[in-house]
Parts: sequence; structure tokens; C-alpha cells
Amino acid sequence: MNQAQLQKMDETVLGWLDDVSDIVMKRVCQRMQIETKSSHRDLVTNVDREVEQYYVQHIRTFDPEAQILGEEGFGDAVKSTEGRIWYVDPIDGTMNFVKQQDEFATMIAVYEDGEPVMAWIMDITNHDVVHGGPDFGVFHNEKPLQAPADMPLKDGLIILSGARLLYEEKGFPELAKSAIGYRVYGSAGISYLHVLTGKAVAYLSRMRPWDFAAGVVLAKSLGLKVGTIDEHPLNMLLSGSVLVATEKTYDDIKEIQKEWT
Ligand code: 2AM
Ligand code: CA
Ligand code: CA
Ligand code: CA
Repeated sequence: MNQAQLQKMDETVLGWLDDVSDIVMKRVCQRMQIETKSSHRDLVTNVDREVEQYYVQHIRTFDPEAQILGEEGFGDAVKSTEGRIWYVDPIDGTMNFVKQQDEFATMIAVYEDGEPVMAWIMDITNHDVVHGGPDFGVFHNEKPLQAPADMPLKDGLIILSGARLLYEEKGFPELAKSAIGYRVYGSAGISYLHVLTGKAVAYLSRMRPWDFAAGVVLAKSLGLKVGTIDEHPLNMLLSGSVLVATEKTYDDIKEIQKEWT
């Protein structure tokens, strides 16, 4: 896509994010319909569905040829990474949305033939957006975002998934102990924002494609390292234990991983 097309896409999606933040902040004050999915800790609300339907409807008009992979199932049954795919996570951190009413995000990413094009992550309560792509640059709201300092694990905060830290015997506790400190946010989007803006040196969690698609685009565009800690390389249609880190921290984590595999 050329610069003018990327610019138009960015402006359009930023407009959708304004609408979505209005919808969500209005709904936060109302009574929500809360249902469970795979377990009593896996929640979905009417707002998750409403926002995904908003995105799907607007994406279909803006980019009718593209496929849509959304968490709540209003998109397409995507079978291949060929062509353009929009990854949509309407509310990321639904548990935080329901219980804390802050620290949740909305995420969109566009890939073409499996390669990153553009992405947007918005901290909804703070109306704080990181957006951009490899051929566009990365912006924190209106300002260009510089690459975070290349800090080693011992000097930085690592963000981990709470479930894996608690239940996984190998690996995660060692990583938490090797960092200067560790954090658990309950939202992949919020976690990515911390790494992208240099507040943390790494984020590691097992996730589905709509959880990591936007974070991966923005991290790669900023020169952060992206990979997995499973035996499989990153697959844009499957779950993966996705690691985003500064270069030094990435190497530190791979070194520590040698001792647990
Ligand atoms: P979600 O809120 O969009 O589902 C912490 O729970 C992070 O892991 C969130 O980003 C959450 O995204 C994601 N996650 C992925 N699978 C989950 C599951 N089965 N239950 C709860 N959270 C999940
Ligand atoms: Ca969910
Ligand atoms: Ca998510
Ligand atoms: Ca979600």
C-alpha cells in the first residue's frame, strides 16, 4: 500500500476508535450483560459484541475484499493468511473492563499475505493510542514514537500472564526472578503499550492471533524483537506463546530458556 492509502487507513481507524471509546465509556456506567465462555474466568459482555459488530460493519465498507478475524465471531472463518486480513479484539481485558473498569484496550491489526501493514492499540479509559506500521512509522497519539532503550532483563520490568506464572512450573517464575520486577496487567493491549513506550522490557503470554496481532506489528515497526518461546514460529492463525522484548532482553530470555528446556 502506498503512503496515501496508509494515511487514509490510519485516519479512518482513528475515527472508529473515537466512536468505540464513546460507546464503551458510556456502557461502563450501565448494567452490562455478562456471560462466560470457556470457564467462569473467561467473560464476554454485550459491549464486546457490540464493538466487534461496529468494527466488522465499518471494515466491510472500507475494505470489502478483506477477511476479518475477530474474537467474538462476527468476522470470517479465516483459513489462510493470503490477501488482507483485519484482526479485531473489540475489548481486550474483559475481566478488567467488568471488575476494575479500567486497564482494558481495543486492538486492530492489518496484515497482507501474513506480513504486518498497520495496527492500533488504544487504552480506552485514557484515550491513549499507539498506532502505525513498518512503512508508516509509529505514533503515540499524534507524536512519533521513538524505539525504547535497549535494556537487559536484569534492569527492566517484565510483563507476564498471571495464569502462566501461577500454573506453569517451568520458565515463567525464573523470568520474573531474573528481571528487576514483574507485572501482570490482565490485558495484552495494555501490556503491549507498556513495552512499546519503554516502561517494560518484555511481555510474554500465550495468546490467540487477535491478542498479539497488533502488538507484533507495532513492536516490529519500532525495532523490538518478536518471537515465540514454543517450538513453533509465530503463526498468524494459531495460538502461540508470543514474546516481545528489547533486543538485549530477548537474548537474555532465550539464554534462560535454554536452562528450562
Ligand atoms: P480478552 O480479555 O480479550 O479475552 C488476560 O486475561 C489477557 O489474556 C487478556 O488480554 C485476555 O484477552 C487474554 N485471554 C486470552 N484467552 C483468555 C481466556 N481464555 N480467558 C481470559 N483471558 C484470556
Ligand atoms: Ca475474551
Ligand atoms: Ca484479547
Ligand atoms: Ca477480547
